[in-house]
Amino acid sequence: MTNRPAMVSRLAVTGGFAMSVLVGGCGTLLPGAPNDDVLLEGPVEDLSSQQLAAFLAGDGEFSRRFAPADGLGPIFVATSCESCHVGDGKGHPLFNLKRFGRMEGGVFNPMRADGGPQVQNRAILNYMAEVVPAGITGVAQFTAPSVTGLGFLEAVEDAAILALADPNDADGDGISGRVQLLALSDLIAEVTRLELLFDADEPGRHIPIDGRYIGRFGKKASAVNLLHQTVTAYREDMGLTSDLIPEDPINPQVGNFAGDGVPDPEVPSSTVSNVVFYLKTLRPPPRRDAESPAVKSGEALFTSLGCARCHVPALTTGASRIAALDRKVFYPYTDLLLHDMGPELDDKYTEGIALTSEWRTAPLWGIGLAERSQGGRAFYLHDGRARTLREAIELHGGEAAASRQAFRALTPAEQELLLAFLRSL
Ligand code: HEC
Ligand code: HEC
Ligand SMILES: [Ca+2]
Ligand SMILES: [Ca+2]
Ligand SMILES: [Ca+2]
Repeated sequence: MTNRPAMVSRLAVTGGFAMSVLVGGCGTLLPGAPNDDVLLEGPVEDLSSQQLAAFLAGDGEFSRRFAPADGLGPIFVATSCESCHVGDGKGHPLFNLKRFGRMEGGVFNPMRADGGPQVQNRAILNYMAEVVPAGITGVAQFTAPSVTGLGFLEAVEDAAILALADPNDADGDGISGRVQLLALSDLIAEVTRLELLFDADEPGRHIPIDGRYIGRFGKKASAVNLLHQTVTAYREDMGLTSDLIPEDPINPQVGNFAGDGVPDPEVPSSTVSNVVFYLKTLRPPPRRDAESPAVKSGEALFTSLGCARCHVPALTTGASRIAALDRKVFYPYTDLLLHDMGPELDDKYTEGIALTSEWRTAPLWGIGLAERSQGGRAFYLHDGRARTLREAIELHGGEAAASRQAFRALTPAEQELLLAFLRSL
């Protein structure tokens, strides 16, 4: 955010003094509203000065724009993390990622030989960008989610996620919820090993289940941790190689298997670890108006309509060597599980063991701030197809159909209370 008009925010640093740090503002400041930098910026509390330095270095790298000489491409989607994750908040659908594949006898083929699953729609000079090929049966678009508070989600123990799952709907409430299980790959072996080295002695995470690992990041929960997500983003979204993924993405559609000529890895592991540390310690947005009577009534409706069965309000972290993440209760409004959302949200595209109609429950913290980072108007759901919160609820089918029905049965005044609660998150 360092290349934007800067505002000065004060970060409390352990040791009792305050240090001025330049951070970017995003969006317009409304009179009387809290500054944006207070809402979507800043680290969790109690970082050591060394940790704060890693946070700031990661912040700088998150906003860094790459050029072809830095290793961008040969094919890519955008030139910086922040060009999609604007101000660390939700991105605009103009910059959606596009992924495709083909269903073959009930098995989804991500069509790697045709450049799948992700389309890199831009390329460096003298190199051809990818297009969606012929013969696909499914294509989905993905709007960049906000990246705040993710360290808390990462620090939840596997057992806590498994305890929320009800794959066969044993309790008969119409809501199942399945964990995403990802087959072991060399990359998953490496990102889980490195994360376990980094963290507390007994973090209770990355415990294999029949040789597969719980996915928790991404809209289909296809990344096991923030390191996995970060090196994949560098490579798939920006064409940047790292120690963990040292090969450039290439475009098989035009038979060009050459890289960009820039020596690999293009991003050193020190940069990757700073960006991961930044993501771990970027704090969640604080609530606004949480105590107002309208918001309180809306919160009660959120529970009685069954929204909270998937958008689970409170989770608890396991052990973490980052003090602020160590065994803490936090409020993300997700269960990190996959739910069948019905034909309404079925793009016939999928990842891992998810059905094409299954999506990970979107965390709702920060949802009331969406328009600030999305250019003045909000876009909800995985591809931004819903323009209002009401429309987002109306597109909840499948396991969430009963909840939608209950919302429709509310009086208009009650519906407004529910929406006021969502806007306070
Ligand atoms: C071209 C746009 C784009 C770029 C560039 C990009 N991202 Fe993303 N990011 C997305 C989208 C879209 C998703 C959702 C992907 C999915 O669901 O699989 C995502 C997901 C994530 C997530 C998971 C969030 C969650 O709630 O599960 C993290 C973390 C993340 N990105 C970090 C990064 C980092 C770090 C970089 C730079 C190295 C980066 N992204 C670059 C678009 C982008
Ligand atoms: C069966 C589980 C389930 C229930 C019940 C449920 N949701 Fe959701 N919700 C989801 C999933 C999964 C998504 C992500 C869908 C997508 O991205 O396409 C989501 C997305 C959303 C979004 C959009 C988030 C974003 O980042 O764009 C909102 C708002 C929302 N839900 C509100 C509600 C409300 C309000 C209720 C109760 C009336 C509710 N949900 C009930 C699972 C559920
Ligand atoms: Ca490259
Ligand atoms: Ca591709
Ligand atoms: Ca290269």
